[in-house]
Amino acid sequence: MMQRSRRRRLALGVTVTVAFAALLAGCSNNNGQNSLDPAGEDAQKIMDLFTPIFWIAVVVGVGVFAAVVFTLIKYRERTGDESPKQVHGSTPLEIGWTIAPAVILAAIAVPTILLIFDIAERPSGDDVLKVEVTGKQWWWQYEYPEQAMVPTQAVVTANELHIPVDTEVELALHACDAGFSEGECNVIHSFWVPELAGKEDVIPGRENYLTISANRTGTFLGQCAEYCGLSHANMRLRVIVHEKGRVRGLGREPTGPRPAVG
Ligand SMILES: [Cu+2]
Repeated sequence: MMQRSRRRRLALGVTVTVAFAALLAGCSNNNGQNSLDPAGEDAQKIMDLFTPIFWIAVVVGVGVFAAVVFTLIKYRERTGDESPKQVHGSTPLEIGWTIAPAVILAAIAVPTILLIFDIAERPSGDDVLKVEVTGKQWWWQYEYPEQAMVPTQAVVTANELHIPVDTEVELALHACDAGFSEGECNVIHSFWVPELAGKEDVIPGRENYLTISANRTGTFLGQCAEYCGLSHANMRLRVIVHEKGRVRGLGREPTGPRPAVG
């Protein structure tokens, strides 16, 4: 008998330790893709919405668990108890737990919807950098049409998006498989650099827009966030944020005549 309870306690201890280890592993923030460490305007707005919603969820969660634990302890069966009186519902309670969640959800929905419209707005102005992004299997192509030194040849990079600091960058997102011609692309990707902006799907036959910006220089990592085939996990992305003026033609007015071509 003694042995059995010791074994039970040991099993409980192991379970709790493993559960805590798994929980703590989720707190790792060294993968360079931490949406809780925003470095861009829209990422900051998303964080500012997330924080109060997180604390509302914490209050609701703790309240529910506390009520369950309180009820389990206070109303547990004791020897000699008779069966409790059987009841069928309580109108005030039912009205209460219908209205309270509705109010909480409405309070969360209003700022969420406002933010969705806010960050979906396309930026305007001369200093907005425009980049054409094409999601392929399994890499990202970035094209800078306005930075072309030769009018018909845009600057093109693969997997590395170079942008100037403190500048709004509008990404026009397309999807295409390298093996297909334009219009025949058939794989959906999703563009996500958690520290700079929200997530935007990259859909064949559509042009979606995403505004990103960075308030500090450095390298920011991202990942295709929509399963797109066997090498989906390798479809990473990297945004390199430079001081203004360090990238020729990016984030500043051209200072001299373009070099002659030919
Ligand atoms: Cu992909």
